[in-house]
Amino acid sequence: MANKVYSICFMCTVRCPIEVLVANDDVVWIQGSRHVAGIEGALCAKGSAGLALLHDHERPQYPMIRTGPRGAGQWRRASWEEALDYAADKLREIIQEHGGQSVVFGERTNLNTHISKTFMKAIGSPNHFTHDALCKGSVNTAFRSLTGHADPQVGIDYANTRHIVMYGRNLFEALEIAPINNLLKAMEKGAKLTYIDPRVSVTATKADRYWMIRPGTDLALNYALIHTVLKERLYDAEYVNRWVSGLAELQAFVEPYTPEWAEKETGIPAAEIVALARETAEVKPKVVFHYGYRGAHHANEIYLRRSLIILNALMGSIEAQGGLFFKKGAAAVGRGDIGKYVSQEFPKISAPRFDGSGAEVFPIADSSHGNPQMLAYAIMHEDPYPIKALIANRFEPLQSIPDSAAVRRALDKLDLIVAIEVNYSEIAWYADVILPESIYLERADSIQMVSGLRPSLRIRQQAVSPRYDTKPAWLILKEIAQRLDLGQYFPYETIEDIWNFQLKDMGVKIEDFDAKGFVSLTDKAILWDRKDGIKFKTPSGKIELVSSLMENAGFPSFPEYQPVAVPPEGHFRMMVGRCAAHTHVSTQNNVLLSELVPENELWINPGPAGKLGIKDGAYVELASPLGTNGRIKAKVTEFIHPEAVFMLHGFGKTVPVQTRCYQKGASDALLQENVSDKVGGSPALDETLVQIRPVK
Ligand SMILES: Nc1nc2c(c(=O)[nH]1)N[C@H]1C(S)=C(S)[C@@H](COP(=O)(O)OP(=O)(O)OC[C@H]3O[C@@H](n4cnc5c(=O)[nH]c(N)nc54)[C@H](O)[C@@H]3O)O[C@H]1N2
Ligand SMILES: Nc1nc2c(c(=O)[nH]1)N[C@H]1C(S)=C(S)[C@@H](COP(=O)(O)OP(=O)(O)OC[C@H]3O[C@@H](n4cnc5c(=O)[nH]c(N)nc54)[C@H](O)[C@@H]3O)O[C@H]1N2
Ligand code: SF4
Ligand SMILES: [Mo]
Repeated sequence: MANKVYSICFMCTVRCPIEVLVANDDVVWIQGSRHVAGIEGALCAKGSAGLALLHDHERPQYPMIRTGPRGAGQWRRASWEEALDYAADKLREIIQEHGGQSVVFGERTNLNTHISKTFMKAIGSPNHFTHDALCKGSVNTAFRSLTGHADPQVGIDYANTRHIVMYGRNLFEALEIAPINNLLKAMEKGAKLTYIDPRVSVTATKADRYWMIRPGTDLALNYALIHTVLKERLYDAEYVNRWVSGLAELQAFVEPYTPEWAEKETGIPAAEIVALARETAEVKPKVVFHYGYRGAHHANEIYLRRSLIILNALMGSIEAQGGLFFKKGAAAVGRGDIGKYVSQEFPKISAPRFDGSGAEVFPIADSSHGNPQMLAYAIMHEDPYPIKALIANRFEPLQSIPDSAAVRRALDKLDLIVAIEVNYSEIAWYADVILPESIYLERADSIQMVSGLRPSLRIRQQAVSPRYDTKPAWLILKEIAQRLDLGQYFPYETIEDIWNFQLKDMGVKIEDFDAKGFVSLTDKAILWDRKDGIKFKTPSGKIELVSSLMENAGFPSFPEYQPVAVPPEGHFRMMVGRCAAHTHVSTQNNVLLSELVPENELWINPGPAGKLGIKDGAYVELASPLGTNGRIKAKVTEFIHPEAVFMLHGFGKTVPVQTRCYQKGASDALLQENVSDKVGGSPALDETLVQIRPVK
């Protein structure tokens, strides 16, 4: 008889609740939780392929210590004692000689981030960073500049919306299951989807209206939409009068940005722009201008993301049913907060961050996440001080930071690279010691606080015992800390100790998760009162169109629009993105997923392809200002704007023991220049121009 274990998927970061059927200590089936609205049993292809990851012999199976040059693939098997001693001894030496700040720790935000941050505070380093800036850092800053809340505190009420407008938010491929199901249900009831992208993605094929915009010009479109909304008084006047400041300044600013002006810049007919403004206004406030998930496209990203949030503000859709809402946590239902080890008292850290986050380089970026795109610079220039060690936990600096050749060169200078990994990633292969983590089906993690309209708690429980000699990261970090005489900050032995600590002020017990794998903290959706109760966290308590956060840092709220130049003949803007079958850089070697999408292809329009003599299905070579990097199969298609090419992120891998994806496709990170939106904080991942030539 199979046993059912409630857990949380981790084949990507969306964290769908799952039911895992287990027999004889093996997983026989995984499906989405049937108890959670929007999920109702569903799982995506990647979630199903968790089984293949579990049984994969091409993943690290025991701790390993490097014996040859970095990246040469010469290793010896080590016991956990030996590997942890190795990491701890090196860290101790480095900290003694250079101070705690010379250690940096990068991770994709995860359920145990409070423990990783505890580790860094304990060793006296301010340098914990997450993937956030590389993903949606500019969206984060845009939200803070207007509402005082960061983007993780904001959600979208897909189920009740009447019109959603998405700008390259390719939801049906770069997917999240519950939002997709909720949106599809809303569309069955008549909700409209407008989709804007220089490329016909799967989401475009589901839309009621699709615009193939000129790449990089969405901001011009939005200024024209705002112009129309204000000129025709299409906005929600009652909401705007109560909650929005700076309307007169906005009106004066958008005056010259007419739909006719935007038509020339974007390629979208003026009459259609006006029609969209009117159509969305008809269903306000149940309208969403999607602010984007990956907000790392262009160097003026902050202004695009602000313009999207401003459109929502004008429609009165911030804190509205069918619009955007602020996520409510435990406090909103009168409960104590979830316990975090990082809230303990630590010795004071006086060193500044290594990456200029929240300081001189990125004055208003979110320094609780940092700016990883500064890693190579900081190491090479020892600015502001020498960096000697990197701990990479569930983060891949060699594929996820632009100009990855520069990152690799910089990493060479380090005295220690530790990889806590489940795959032979590029960074694991380049590390000095690999500490293999048990995969999500083999381990339990900290409880998840799911803030939202109806806050709840979810749990990742261990489904089966580890297939190999691996451990969970929360234990690995504690065991390194103990060796550094810092064990007092990790007052737990088992996952139950962690759970009990997390739950102690919440009035919830571990047994409460038994029935469904989650604990609902309320069954009523909590929306604040639109007349008087919306808690904006700006100094004025309003949505600040003229942002005090930005203006105080010397950044204008409304700088003049800079036209986007047409790329010179033979050059293309390189756009990158995701597909439904892969997670970023993690799954390309998965037995099942590598069969679905084995390599990436370069989408190119037939017009320019013909001029360059590029044939569909033939291989081409790519060059950016960083050099000639990579070979990729051409996909010649009308479905992309002639100024751009497109490729999937995550390919072009160089680790030979990942036999299924070794050297398949090209790496976007090798071609992308490291250019950032200095205001918002994100690197501009779609800004680089590339040249293409057929491979002889
Ligand atoms: N060039 C380029 N860079 C990008 C992007 C891009 O499109 N192009 N996209 C950006 C975006 S939106 C994001 S969110 C980031 C994502 O950047 P990353 O977080 O670096 O990417 P992921 O693929 O999510 O995971 C990183 C590593 O985690 C490992 N891993 C997976 N599961 C586990 C686990 O359970 N435990 C441990 N210890 N490790 C695990 C994987 O093997 C992988 O090597 O990249 C950003 N950077
Ligand atoms: N299957 C799968 N789903 C995922 C993930 C995953 O790795 N795999 N990752 C998750 C994460 S961390 C993130 S951040 C999200 C990302 O979610 P999205 O941001 O929706 O995903 P991307 O694939 O990066 O899509 C970028 C799209 O922007 C378009 N684009 C490029 N330039 C422009 C432009 O100038 N204007 C407009 N309007 N569009 C442009 C590209 O053609 C592409 O279709 O996906 C999440 N969901
Ligand atoms: S979207 Fe797919 S891979 Fe991501 S958590 Fe959900 S089921 Fe897992
Ligand atoms: Mo992301």
